Amino acid sequence: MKRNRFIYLNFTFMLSVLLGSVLLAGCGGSTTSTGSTGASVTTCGNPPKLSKSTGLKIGFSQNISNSPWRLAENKSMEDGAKAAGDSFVMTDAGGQDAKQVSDIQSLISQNVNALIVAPLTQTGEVSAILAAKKACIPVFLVDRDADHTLAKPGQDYVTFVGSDFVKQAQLVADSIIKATNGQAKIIELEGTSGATPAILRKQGFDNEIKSHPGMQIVASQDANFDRDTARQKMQTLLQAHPDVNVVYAANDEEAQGAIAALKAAGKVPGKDVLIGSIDGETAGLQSIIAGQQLVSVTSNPRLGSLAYQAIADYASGKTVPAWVIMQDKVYTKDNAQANLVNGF
Ligand code: GZL
Repeated sequence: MKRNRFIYLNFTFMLSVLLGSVLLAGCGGSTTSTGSTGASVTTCGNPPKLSKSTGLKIGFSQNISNSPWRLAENKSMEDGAKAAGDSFVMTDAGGQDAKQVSDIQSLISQNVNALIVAPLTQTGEVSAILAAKKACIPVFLVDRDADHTLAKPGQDYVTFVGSDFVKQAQLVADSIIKATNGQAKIIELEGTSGATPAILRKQGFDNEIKSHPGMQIVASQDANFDRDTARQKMQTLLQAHPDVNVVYAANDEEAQGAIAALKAAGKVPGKDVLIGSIDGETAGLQSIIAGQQLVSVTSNPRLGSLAYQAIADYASGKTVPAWVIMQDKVYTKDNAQANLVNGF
């Protein structure tokens, strides 16, 4: 009896090992080893190859949909899928890293062929990006990048499709330096902490200002790329710095909040205080036309065509660069009216 029992247990054990390896290999996600950077290396490519090139099921993970910029991005991603003949499923994380991680896991379990991810922050979504790689689903980051010490383009995900955030902020700084002859007291309203555009725009603006001794940043606070947060922060900062004559906002939504706070404090935006920001949204263009805002450097949210071109190139075996750069423009009183048609 004992001998038979042993043979039975042995058989069951072997069957479970076989079943487990088949399941793992089935998704192609079997990890063979850890590469030099510590990133997992899979048998389906690093990054994973696309299993087909047409009729893809695209999963788009959006971090939040609370502004004209976000809504324009969402439409661009959906339109791009339609133009490519792909099916499209989208999730929205409501501004929470943990929710976006579970959203991406859900898209992985729906067996999408490719994932487009707009990560809320540079680190918050890395675990899910690496999980998609393990599941043999190629990831294309749009709009915001990941921390390259944690996940590498061309290895853990295919590419980052987005603007040059450092350059955007440098261009705003240059406009402000010119308009103030290099003499200004500046309030800086930063973007969502931990997000690539917030980190790099601060770097670009602050470094450009540093090279002009007459330009002083008197206060800098995170306003989360949000209009009402910026309005509240600006109200408080104005009490502490009544002599401010420039506001640099990390996006046009924040600039709109700052304009509301300035008006509530009896100041004339564009006259008492110059305002520079980024995005090129319709409200920013209208403020420039009304003489209330000096400049808006675009951060084009219509990333769909570049993203789907990268997917098509990747599927056809072409080399996709680690960064697909969205080219941006500078809106001022000279071209704002003509560019209202490009607003959002
Ligand atoms: C930029 C994008 C930024 C926009 C903001 O790619 O991540 O986030 O500039 C948005 O308007 O909130």
